[in-house]
Amino acid sequence: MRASTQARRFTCATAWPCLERLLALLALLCCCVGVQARVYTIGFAQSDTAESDWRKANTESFREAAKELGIRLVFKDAGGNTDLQRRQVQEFIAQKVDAIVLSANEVGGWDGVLLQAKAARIPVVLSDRTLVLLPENRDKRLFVTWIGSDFRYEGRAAGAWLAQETAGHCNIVEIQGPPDAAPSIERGRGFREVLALFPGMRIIASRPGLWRADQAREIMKGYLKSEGANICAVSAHNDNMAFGVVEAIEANLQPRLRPGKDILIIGVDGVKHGFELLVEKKLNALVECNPLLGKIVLKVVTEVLAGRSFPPAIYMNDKVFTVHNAAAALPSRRY
Ligand code: GYE
Repeated sequence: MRASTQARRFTCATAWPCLERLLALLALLCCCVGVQARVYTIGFAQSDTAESDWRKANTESFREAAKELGIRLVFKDAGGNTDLQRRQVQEFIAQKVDAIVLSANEVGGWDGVLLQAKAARIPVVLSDRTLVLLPENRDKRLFVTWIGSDFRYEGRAAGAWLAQETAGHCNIVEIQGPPDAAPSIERGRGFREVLALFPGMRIIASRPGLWRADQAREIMKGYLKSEGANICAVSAHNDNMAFGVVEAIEANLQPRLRPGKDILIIGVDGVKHGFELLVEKKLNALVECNPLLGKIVLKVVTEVLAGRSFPPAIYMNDKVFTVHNAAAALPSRRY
């Protein structure tokens, strides 16, 4: 997925201004000659809107952008079921939509469906979630481009923050996302790449919490019983699971421990409630992962349909927030 050289890393900062101008010019031209701009029908295959605050904001950003851009968005939600999601994409192909946006629930098993879309000449743009294609299909451009955050960077950023905060000595509990989802795979990988540099930092327990607070809370209750005060920090693969960890620690009677003080907690996403818990010092750090992809993805899709080409990856710019900069940022958080 990654572009061959850093220099070719294509970011929204470079794309945006020229896209804006080009579209404004096109719209103006159409108005002058009285031609109705073509209304595109775009199929959006979402993984599971109910899985997290992040996903809810992501789905909403597509609905809003489609309205703003005059796009007919055909929205299908797989509810976390990848087989269903593949069938939903096949329905888009049968429907002859103009283009497909895919936020894949899991990384694998997409070759067949994407080959069908290519045969039907329907361009596919990946939103947020990367895929792993079979080696023989990797050079076939089965998707036009992927737009999202660098999950491996997010894992590394979480590891680097924790290494600095603990001077490289920490027993860590990891609450992962679903094992076959791109963010879990890459965040876990990036996190371990940094830990490998610090012999004093080790993961003493790790389990998937499927993005949800309630599951993470139950998992953390178990680890508090088995590991208790031996736990130095928790790395949660998203904010909602970090919220469940806070609840479990606050509810734990023996030993009494304070979230954010006795046990450090790091999340990924940067949703509003995460900032509120940073301000309360119940969370210690959040690696941002911007869910507001609707507008850039749909604009890129309309440009693709207008014949423009794009590099294989377009990265969002994300930051790390801590108890030191959360209060200042909270008022401007849009999700
Ligand atoms: O971190 C999690 C969501 O794919 C980046 O999926 C997204 C992840 C996000 O449900 O909260």
